[in-house]
Amino acid sequence: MTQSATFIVTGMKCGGCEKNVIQKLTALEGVISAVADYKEHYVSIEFKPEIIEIDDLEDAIIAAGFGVE
Ligand SMILES: [Cu+2]
Repeated sequence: MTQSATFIVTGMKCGGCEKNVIQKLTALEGVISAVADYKEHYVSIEFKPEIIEIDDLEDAIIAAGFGVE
């Protein structure tokens, strides 16, 4: 079973920021895919909720240096 979550993310200023956050998220066990759009200020993640929780995803975005609203 997979679930998706979309976060409003602040602090992404370019394609490099998008790549950085996608790389950090997809490195986590349980994350299937991640999409980021700095212009629209969002990150969408597809994940397996039995392996990783939404709070962990949010923590990873913050650890990458961005903000979650
Ligand atoms: Cu950037």
